[in-house]
Amino acid sequence: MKEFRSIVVLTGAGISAESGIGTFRDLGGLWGRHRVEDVASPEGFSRDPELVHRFYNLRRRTLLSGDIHPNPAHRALARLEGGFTGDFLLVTQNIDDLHERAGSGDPVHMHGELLKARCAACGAVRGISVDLGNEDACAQCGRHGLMRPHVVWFGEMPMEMDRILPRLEQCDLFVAIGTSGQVYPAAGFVDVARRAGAYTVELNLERTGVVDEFDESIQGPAGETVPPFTEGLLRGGDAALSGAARRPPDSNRGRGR
Ligand code: BJW
Repeated sequence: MKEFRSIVVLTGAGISAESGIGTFRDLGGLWGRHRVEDVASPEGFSRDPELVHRFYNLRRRTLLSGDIHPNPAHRALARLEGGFTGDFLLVTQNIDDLHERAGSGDPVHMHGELLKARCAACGAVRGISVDLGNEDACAQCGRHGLMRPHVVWFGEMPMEMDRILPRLEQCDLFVAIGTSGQVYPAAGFVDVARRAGAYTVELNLERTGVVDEFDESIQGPAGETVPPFTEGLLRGGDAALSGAARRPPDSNRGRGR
């Protein structure tokens, strides 16, 4: 039986969908209602900061409304982190704080955090639970009109890549949950992990367009698929996986991906 020593989990919008936070690219998703270039690019922010602030203020209010809670998938990952004796890294593309609320210790928020703001002038970051506006001043440098959501827009460098890449390069299990695999560099993580010899698993509501990149794919709502998957990992290394994972690493390759 294969015992995993180093796990990297990547989560996307789908893990928070059952908590009531909309995804981006599904039917009815955020990008169907907002132009990406208007609300999620540095150019859009320069053109119309009020619009961008409205977009993120609304999402922040929803996150803090009291109606949004972690779901069983978030909690299962926190249990895995607590119970797994090897190396474990949780990377999320999500800007919500549901992993933390579920008990995950130190998830990497590679696309930033909705509950933080950053000064575009001096780079100071502060926590924020209220609306952000054009008139706001930076508590650090005092400049007005340059506070922005602490998130990563298209064309910007994702955060903490120096923490993520070394772990991907030495993991033996990579798991992607609730992400469409369309946005880079996160979409390329599976390839980095595969080249490191890791077994790769996708958990998603449906087979994604990138399913062939993975050794194994598990379909269903994250709240139903993630808990048995992580409990299986905690029970005995590969108890969560299909028979394929129990073959020696080399024979996992070339299975028509
Ligand atoms: C469920 C479910 C349930 C539903 N249970 N599952 C051409 C080629 C390659 C790259 C580029 C290119 N042109 C431009 C680029 C680069 C660009 C990019 O990738 N563009 C592509 C669109 C082509 N990337 C960037 O610009 C990034 N920066 C960058 O590359 O810097 C340079 C660099 C170079 C070298 C190394 C490193 C860096 C920055 C990307 C920033 C993305 N920002 C956003 C907004 C963040 C703030 C905010 O939230 O507003 O991040 S966009 C948005 O997409 C958000 C998400 O994190 C991200 C990913 O979305 P995700 O999570 O996958 O959501 P969906 O909606 O797409 O999918 C949901 C999935 O859940 C679906 O599959 C459902 O089936 C599933 N699901 N319910 C389980 N209940």
